[in-house]
Order: sequence, then structure tokens, then C-alpha cells
Amino acid sequence: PLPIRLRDYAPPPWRVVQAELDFELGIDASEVGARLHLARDPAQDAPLRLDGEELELLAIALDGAPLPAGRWRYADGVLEVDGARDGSVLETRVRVRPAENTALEGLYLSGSREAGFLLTQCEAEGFRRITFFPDRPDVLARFTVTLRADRARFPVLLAGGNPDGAGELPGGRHWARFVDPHPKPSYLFALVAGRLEKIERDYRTADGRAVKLAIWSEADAIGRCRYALGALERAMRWDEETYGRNYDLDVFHVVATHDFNMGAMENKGLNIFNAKYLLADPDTTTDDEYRAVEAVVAHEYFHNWSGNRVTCRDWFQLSLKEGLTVFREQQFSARMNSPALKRIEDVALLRRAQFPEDAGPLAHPVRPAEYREINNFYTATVYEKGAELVRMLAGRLGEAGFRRGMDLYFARHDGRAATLEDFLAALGEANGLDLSPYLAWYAQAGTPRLTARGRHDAAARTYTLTLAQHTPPTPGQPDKRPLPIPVKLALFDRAGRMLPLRLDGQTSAASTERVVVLAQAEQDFVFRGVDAPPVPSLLRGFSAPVILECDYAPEELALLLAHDPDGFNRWEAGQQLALRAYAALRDGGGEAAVEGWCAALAALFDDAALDPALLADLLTPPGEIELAEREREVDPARIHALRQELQRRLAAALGGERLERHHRKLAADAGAQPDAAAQARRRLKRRVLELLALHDPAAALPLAQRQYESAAGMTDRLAALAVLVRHEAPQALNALAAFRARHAQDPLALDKWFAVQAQIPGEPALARVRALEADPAFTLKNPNRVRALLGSYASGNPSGFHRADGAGYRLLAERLAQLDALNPQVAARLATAFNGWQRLEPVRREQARQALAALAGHGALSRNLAEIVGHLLP
Ligand code: HT7
Ligand code: ZN
Repeated sequence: PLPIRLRDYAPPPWRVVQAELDFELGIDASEVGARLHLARDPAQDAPLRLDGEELELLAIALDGAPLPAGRWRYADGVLEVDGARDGSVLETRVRVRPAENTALEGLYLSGSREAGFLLTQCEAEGFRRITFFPDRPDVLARFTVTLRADRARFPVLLAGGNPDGAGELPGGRHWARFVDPHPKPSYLFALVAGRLEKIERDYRTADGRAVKLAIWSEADAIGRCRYALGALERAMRWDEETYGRNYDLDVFHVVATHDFNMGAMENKGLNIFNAKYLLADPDTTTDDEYRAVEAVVAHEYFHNWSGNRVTCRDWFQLSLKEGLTVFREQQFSARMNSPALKRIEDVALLRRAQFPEDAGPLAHPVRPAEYREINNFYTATVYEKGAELVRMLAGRLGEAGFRRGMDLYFARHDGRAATLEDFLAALGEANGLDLSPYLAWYAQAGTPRLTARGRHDAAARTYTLTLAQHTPPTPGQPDKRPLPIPVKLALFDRAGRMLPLRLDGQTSAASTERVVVLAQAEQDFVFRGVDAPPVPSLLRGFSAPVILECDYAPEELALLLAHDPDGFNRWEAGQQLALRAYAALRDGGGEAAVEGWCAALAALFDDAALDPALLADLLTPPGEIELAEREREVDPARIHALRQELQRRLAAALGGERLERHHRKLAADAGAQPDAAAQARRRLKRRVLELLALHDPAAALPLAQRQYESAAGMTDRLAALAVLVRHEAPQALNALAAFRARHAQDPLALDKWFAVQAQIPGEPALARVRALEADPAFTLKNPNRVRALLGSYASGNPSGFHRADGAGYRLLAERLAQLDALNPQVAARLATAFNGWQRLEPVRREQARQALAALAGHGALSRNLAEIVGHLLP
């Protein structure tokens, strides 16, 4: 099929004003009746065409009269109907088959036939697998949904909107009706039916609405929903206080499933969650996962305004809701936790996931110009880079200005489908500014390189900062234009004090931090009254998603690491020192750089004033993926070995005894509660144990075994297990068996058991993965399990996956072909592990090429996987 292009957008010729849906639910077959009240665009003369995939049409009628066969046609996913007028009512009845639906789009079964439940996933284009409809986000309809089912098998019936009656039916059946007063696109439709338990809480919105909050799960997990309910309440309050946004229905349901393609889904009034991002308790959930649960619960809730009340005109505008909602979640999580740590975590994710995407064959703008399969565009670029663009805009407007802009955006587009231009116009107009130059960021792929050079003029007492930008070409975009890059900066004297900044031409009072915007390819910024060469702290808080290149002397970075009050830039200075130390090890002869890095961290190690979590992050050099991004020819085994050596050097500098002592001190505090202070101590405890294991395995591995056995919660247990497994310690076998026995009934914990083994570095990983594929608990039908084993191996274990003999690539390619037949969305996402293969060293590159070529030649690939493979192997 031809690609769909942004420039071809045309408004819908037919809209649905009101949709009345009727479901007769069953596991093998469900019947769906739809009464669609239609409105025709008088300016267009197109026939009525509705989307529909794999639907068995049972009946069709127009304006109350059955339609004879010649008056409609259903082929290639489109139902065309003759004779419809403005105001017509089209009625269809279709059959769908939930138990056969392994793609997990549309209506499907989660869990077993006996005990599982039915649910839907409609974003982006799943609704067309439920009934015939103009399945595009700019068609907003009022939905009334009636569900009918056997009461014993499906005691709980839920759909989006407010409850509007329920009752008994003959033959042990029952019904329930839901009316959603807010017009919504079909991708926000949802239903759930089955045996589920709930926990509830009453919530009153700031504007006085009484809301019933309910979290639902299968009975065995209901005790683990409490944390998410608290997170939901915090998110609701925060959105009221920060953006003045209130919830707008009488009920808010959230449902957990173990069978889900992504993280969660913001269906109006009925969010559906991958259990991984909803269930939490100290025994099965790590601290990182606790934070993820809070973040995802908040993210989906925030969509109620940024996405649902104001939705997207078309899928090219996806970042309008996703980038904005990620940004809102980042603000919320920063407020609930440590702002510096949150920023470090988010930037690390951007560098690990988005920068490689932007630098390879899958690069695309935040607003892509074309796609073949929209599900392939739920990417780090659309989400994470999109959030960075909103952050730049918010920074440009300031807190009050951004709020003014958001108020205008919500007011102007409430109940409608909007574009990124609409968003920028509202933000700009509310502040008397033209923000349209920022649109270029949405259209241009690739990560800009920002270079900074400083020159001090002692006689003139000036410091001239020269900033320049360059964006490398990306597929289909050979020439790049300059973008507006906001650079937040400060200047330090050599004693580590921040200097007042007097920029040339500036009239207002001097502050110690400010933002300059680089709008051209190169610009000078002149600061006055600077007596001695300062140390610049640039791009503070990571004020723009760029790669900064600045020729710092090592002692300048050490000064920032010691003194910068911007927590992010402090960490960043440490990362820069680590990168230099790594390069010195790689290239040889740079002993001073390694020693300098180690000495700077050793000086901080006993600093009681330092947040232990920040210390843990400071003690962690950039990851293998980030290091690979900086190489021209990538040898993942070598990168792994060098990074291990770098950490060994750090551990040696800190000293085994000191590390052991620190671990003992932190281990004394053996709780498992997820409060920030306890999380921070556990984070440092893990890092210290990992470093010790590199320096002195004989001391560390028994310590890890003891930590495993005495752990009060999953964070400490998994950290210890990972150390044992990655070092292939003799104790690992017992620990793995104990973990498996302890968590045999919990799929999420079992996923961790698979993942930790898939991440054994180097050669042994492949055999382990193959053995685990034969485990009875492994299945290609469950996306979480696939991600835990194959995803952790292919995307989370570079030295294990990128074998010189190509066996890792062949394994992945074979599984992709099998998985694609079951679940194309998950297969396509997993295939992105091949991204960057062209920059591998020649032997691996050729192996990867052959594996991809074999996959491409496989024949019947889905549109999803074919598009990704097509980009990877042009
Ligand atoms: N808006 C959702 C994105 C989504 C999705 C979720 C579950 C399964 C398939 C999906 N396709 C797209 C999730 C979010 O960003 O909030
Ligand atoms: Zn989202």
C-alpha cells in the first residue's frame, strides 16, 4: 500500500454525530450492533465509506430499511454504502472473534478461556476491528454503549462514560448501559467484561464533582492496586492545581491486564493498563517500577485533557497529545519525587532510546510527513523528543505564560481535534509571541550538534560565548536548517561561585542564570564585567534536546561536578569526565583522565550531604548504547569490556573495604517501603554492590547471596540476583531457583526472572535465551513475556546480542517472523533492535544484513514489520 501523507489531509466527508452500540458478548464470538447517526459535509461529494477489518457482516440497514446486496460493498477494509444522506442512520450488525485475536487490537480475550476476561484496545486503528466506522481521530461522536452477557461468566460489564442503567435478562444473562456525554473519537472507545475485583475511593474535584474512582484487576492481584489508586488521586489533584483541569465524568475506571501491547491506554473514563504499570507491592515491585506506575497512571489520567477533551486532527499530530502528556507527567513526577533525578532519568532515556533512533534509518520528525503503519510511530521521537519540544516552549514562556497559553489552548479547542499549529498559536497568542519558528523542530529529524567555544578578554573584561549548530542529514532530509535552541547557562569563577550575568545590550538587573536562544547557524553572546576566564555551565537542566560539544578542561568539569547547584548539570559534568576516561582507556595513554574521573567521584563518595540516589547515578558511567552512539564503527563486545574495565578502575579507586563498609551501612536499613529516601539508599546500595562485584568478586558474591536471602523487597532481591547471574556466580543457580519458586504464580515477577537471564553479558547469553525459550512459561503470545526475554536480549544486552557469528541476529529474525503472524505490533517494535546495524564493525554488519535480508525475503510480513524492515534495509 502507498504511504499516507500529512500533506494529503482532507476533512472527513461524513461524520458520526451519535453512535449507539450494542454488544452481545461471548469469548468465541461476540456480536456488535451499531446505529450511526450521520452528518455529511455539504462541501464534499464523497460516498459514505466506513473502515472495517476482519468483520463478519450479519446485517445492514439504512434509515430503517435493510440494504440489498447491490447497495453496499465490503472489500480491502472499507465498507462503501450507497444512498446515505445528511441525517441518515446506518445500522450494521457484525460478528467478531475475541479468542482468536492474538494481535491484541480490537476486542480480545485476556488470560484463559475459562478464567480470562474480554477487553478492547482501539488506539490507533483498533475500533475498525469491532464495528464499521469512520475510524479517524477527527470524527468525534457521542457514544451510548449497551453490553449484554452471561452473568456468571461476565459478572462485571464496563464501558467508557457514565453508567446509565443495568439489569437482568432471561437465561442468566444481564445488561449494562453507559452514556458518554463528551464527544470522542473512536480510538478512545473501550469496554471490559469478566470476573474482576475492584478497590474504590470517593474523590471530589476542585469544581465540586463527586467521582467514584475504581481500580479493577483479577482477584489475585487486587491487593496490589492500592498504590496506583493513591497515584491517581495525586495526579488528579496536581492537574487541578497546576493546570486548573478537573475530571469530567462521575466515574473513573482503571483495569489491569497481563495481555497488552503497550504500557496503558487512556480510553475515556475507562483506562486500561498493562499490569506491569498498575500493580505494585514491595515484594514484587522494584523502586524503578513504583516510579513507573506513578508516572504511567498520571500520564493516562492527564490525557483526559491533553488528548481526550482536545484530541488530534490526524495521527501525524500524535505528539500533540503524547509529547504534551509526557511533559505534563515529567512535571508531575518531578514534583512528587526529586526534580534532578527525574531530569537525569528522562535525559538518560532520551539518549538511550531517542538519539539512536534519530541517528539511524528509522529517524523521523516529531511530526512525521508520512507513514504506512501508524502503530510504528509510537516512538521515542514522538513521545520523548516531543516532550522536550514542549519543555522548550514552556521554558520560553515561563510558568505563568505557559499556563496562560495552555488555558487558551484548552478553551479554544475543547471538544475538538487540533493540530500542532493550533497548539503553538494558542501558546503564542496568549503571550503576544510568535512561536512559529519552533514548528521547524517538529518537521526536522535528527539531533542537532551544538558547539560552544568561550573567549575571555581580560582588557575588555568580556567573555564571548560562540554557539554554533549543525544537524547531520537523516533519511529523506539531506539539508537541515538552523533551529531555535534555548541554552540555559551560568558562569562560574574558579572558586565555584556563580557570576552575575550582564549580557551585551541587556538593561535588566543581572541574574546568575539565564537563557540565550541560538537562532542562527552561529552566534556570539558577549558577557560584560567578567574579570577572569569563567567556567560556563551550559544547557542547564538539558534545556534543549541537542548534543553539546564543548572543549572543557578536565579541571573545569571537576569544578562543575563539585559545585554546580543545577543537579542535572552536576551529573552531566560527571558523565563528561567518564566519557573522557572511557576514551582514554579505549585509545590508550590517557591515564590522567581515568584517574581524574575516579578521584573526583572518590571525593564525593563520603559526602553525607549528597543525595544517595544522585551519588549512585554519578557512580554510573554512560551505558553501552550511549557509548556506541559515539563510535564510528561499533564493536559491542569491546565497548562492554572497556566499560567494565572503567568501572573496575573506579571500584579500585574507591577501595574494596570502603565499598564493603558502605554496603554494610546501607544494608542495615533493610525495609522495602517505596518512599524517596529509602529508594535512594537502595539505589546506592545496588551500585556499590555492582562496583564491588567488579573489583572483588570473592567478597561481593557472598554479600550478594546474603542480600538475596535477606531482602525485604523486590528491589534488593533483584539487584542481588542480577549481580549473581551476570557474574555467573556459583550461587546464581540456587538464587534463580528460589526466585522462580517464590514468584511462580506472578507473571510480572516471572518476567524479571526471564529478563535478568537474558541480560547475561557476552557469549553465554544466546544459549541461555534459547534454553529459556523452551521453558513452559515462555510464550510468543504474551507481549510482556516476549519483551522480558527477547526484548531484554536484543535491545538490552548489546554484548550478548551482537555476536560476531551473527547467531543473535538469526535468532531474532526467526522469532520476528513467527511473532509477526501472531502480533504484528509487538513484532515491529522488537525489530527496532536492529537499528544502527549499518554502523557495526564489518563482520557483524554483514551478519546483521544477512539476517535482515532473510527476514525481508520471508514473504508474508505484516504491514507493521514490513515497514520497519523496509527502513532498516532500504
Ligand atoms: N495512547 C496510548 C498509545 C497506544 C497504545 C496503548 C496500548 C496498546 C496499543 C496502543 N497503541 C497506541 C498510550 C499512551 O501513550 O498513553
Ligand atoms: Zn500517552
